[in-house]
Amino acid sequence: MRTQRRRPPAPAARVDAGRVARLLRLGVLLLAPALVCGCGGRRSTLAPHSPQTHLIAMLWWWMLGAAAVVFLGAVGLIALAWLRRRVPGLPFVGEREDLAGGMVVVFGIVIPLVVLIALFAAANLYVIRSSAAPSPRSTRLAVDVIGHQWWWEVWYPGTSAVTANEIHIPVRTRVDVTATSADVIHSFWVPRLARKIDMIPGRENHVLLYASSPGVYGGQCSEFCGVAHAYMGVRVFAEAPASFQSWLANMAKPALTAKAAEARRGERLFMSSQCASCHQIRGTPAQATVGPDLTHVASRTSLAATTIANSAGELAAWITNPQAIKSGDRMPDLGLSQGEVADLVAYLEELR
Ligand code: HEC
Ligand SMILES: [Cu+2]
Repeated sequence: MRTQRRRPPAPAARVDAGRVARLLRLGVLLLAPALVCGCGGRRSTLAPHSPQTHLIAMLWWWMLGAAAVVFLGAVGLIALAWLRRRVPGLPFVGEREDLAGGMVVVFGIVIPLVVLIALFAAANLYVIRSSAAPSPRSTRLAVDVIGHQWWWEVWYPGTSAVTANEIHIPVRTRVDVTATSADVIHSFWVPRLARKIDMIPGRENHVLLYASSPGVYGGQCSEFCGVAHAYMGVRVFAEAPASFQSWLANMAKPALTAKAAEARRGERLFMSSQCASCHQIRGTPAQATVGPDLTHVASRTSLAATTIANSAGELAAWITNPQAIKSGDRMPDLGLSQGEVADLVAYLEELR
């Protein structure tokens, strides 16, 4: 017969208050940026500016609430189990099997079923339906957006306007966005205005874009699409219908001709160098479509899919070495002299 050796009781763990405090501080430190970056600011799903994103945010809060109740319930039951644990020598107070079985049924089957069915119904019957692709007849404006590695091409069907990365729409107007891709799968996402929509090569998807109030709404490609994916931002400008119309009328026009001597040199250089083999400037011999249309590049607020501001200095830095700004990007470093870059910047700055 085996003899069972009694283990000596484990020494009670001493709780080191200082260590706990340090761990807590570390936890807060690690969590704080996630909370601040993920849930606030210009790209937040929780700051909706359209009826459909409002519903999405509400659904999110309801899911958080339901999950919090379930989580706290589970933690409470664990605590209860621990308080009522079997302690040798003491009478066990939890010897009620009928009660235990009932709790398993209620907390393990009934509550999850009710919560999941309610959330499924709210999400599918209500939120997804009301944020779904619009029927073209219910919209007032159509915009075509084409994803590229790593920028957005933007067309306004029925006009000759073409632009990149900055989409203007009239405020309080239902806009039908047709989304597709020129290369890999991207995803068009402007969290405060619309739900996500995948951009798939050879396929056209639709999403309703609507802004309840004027403003600039940030967006981001949300489908990993290669090295510069994180630098594939987009901006939506929702403005009064009159200023939208004048913006669109300007976009539809061909480029202005260069005026200043420096800008004229820049224009000649642009047309005779590799720039013109990748970019289009409407009204000039530059007709290529590898990179963004630059016909009115000076009227944008940002460059390189919102990676940098559109200032003379940033533009010069971009033309000098795009790879230093957006590594892996499809625009090569062309080894231009400082003088050539200055001429090109003078030219592009005139393209309002
Ligand atoms: C091999 C093709 C190629 C060549 C050559 C090229 N570019 Fe580009 N360019 C691109 C691509 C692609 C982008 C988009 C970069 C991004 O945002 O990912 C771009 C972006 C730009 C932008 C920013 C536009 C915007 O709205 O974000 C400017 C300005 C620009 N190029 C100017 C030039 C100039 C000037 C030259 C000649 C010195 C040049 N490019 C040569 C492909 C090219
Ligand atoms: Cu992308």
